[in-house]
Parts: sequence; C-alpha cells; structure tokens
Amino acid sequence: MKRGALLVIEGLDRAGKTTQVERLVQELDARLVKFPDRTTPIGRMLDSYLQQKSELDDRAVHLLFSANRWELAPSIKADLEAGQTVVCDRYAFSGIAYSVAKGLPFDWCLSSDASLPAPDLTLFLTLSPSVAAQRGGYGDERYEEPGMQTRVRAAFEEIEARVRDWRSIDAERTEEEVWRDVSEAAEAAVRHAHGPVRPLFS
Ligand code: 2DT
Repeated sequence: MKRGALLVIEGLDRAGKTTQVERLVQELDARLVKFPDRTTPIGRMLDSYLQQKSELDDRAVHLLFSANRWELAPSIKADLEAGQTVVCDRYAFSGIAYSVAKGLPFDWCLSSDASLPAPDLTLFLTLSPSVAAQRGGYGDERYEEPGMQTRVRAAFEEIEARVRDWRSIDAERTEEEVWRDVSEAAEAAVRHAHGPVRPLFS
C-alpha cells in the first residue's frame, strides 16, 4: 500500500533548518507540522515556558512536549494513510535531546514518545560550534546558550546511534549544497513510503 511519507528535519542551532523545511514543504506540496505547535492549549504552556515567563518541573515539561505531539499524531497518521506527505520541523528527537541535555535519563525520555508514528526519514542538519558562532548570537529563549547547545549536540549523537532511517547532513555548506542533499534524500523517502505506519521505538 502506497502512502504519504513522514519526513522529519532536526538540526543544531544556526544550521538553517527553517529555510530547508520551507523549501521542502513547497517542493513536495507537503503538510508542515512544527513542534512545538504553540497554538494548542498545551502549546501555549510550552510557549510561555520557552519565553521564560513561567517555570515548570523538567519532567512535566518533557511530558507536555510529548503530549503536544500526541495531540497531533492521529491527524498526521490519517494524512499519511490518505497519501499526504507530512514534514515535521522538529519531532521526538528534539524532545529526547533537550531533556537528556537537562539530565533526565535517556530511556525515560524516550518512553513517552515510543509509539508515535515513525518517520520514514529524519534529516539532521549539523554544524560545528565555531561555524554556528560565526552565524550570529543567541536569541532570548530558554536553551539558547552555549552550555545547553553543547549538551544537546552530545544527546543528538546518542540518538543517532539508536535510530533507523536517520541521515546527518553537513550544514556548514551553502544553502544550495545542503538543499541538494535534503531534496534528494526526501524524494527517495517519498518514493519508498509504503505499508503501515510503524511505531517510533518498538
Ligand atoms: P523552536 O520553536 O525555535 O524550534 O524552539 N524543544 C522542542 C524541546 O525541548 N522539546 C521538544 O520536544 C521540542 C519539539 C527545542 C523550540 C525549543 O523547544 C525545544 C527548542
């Protein structure tokens, strides 16, 4: 059974993720889902937390990010089954990476997302800390500081070793060079997407 593909883009700070996501959505006529989705009631709590307007326990925050994916999961699955390709700007991998970077145990972090729809392809845009620094300073949101970014990078490396259908892309190159790799890999994933949607970790 042919279906739509679930494509995820993750990336380190300043890797150009937003630009690549926008190009991909246009190229594939895909549905864009951005996580966190700040428009839902759970998303509004996350938005306030990220803007440092409220404080929450790290575990509660982790579960809210996960719940924010679960509230969209049924419509994502329905779209995939109806043949619609879906592009996610961040997904459970950000959820795990940021919470592990704050010191929560890896397997605990993974468990709340374990049976979400598995991506057919995850593209991870990576660049060195020195190139990231050359591309500009940090914003005002929570997590936008060098210590946290270093721990997030390490956590993503741990995730990479445990996830299938993962492709790291060198984002130190020009937008066009990165786009060539992103679009080629995504188009192949769209061609090969078939059968039931699998769980993320089983
Ligand atoms: P942006 O909206 O700028 O992408 O930043 N995050 C995201 C988590 O800690 N856990 C998650 O599950 C997700 C999806 C990454 C959102 C910030 O929220 C972090 C940066």
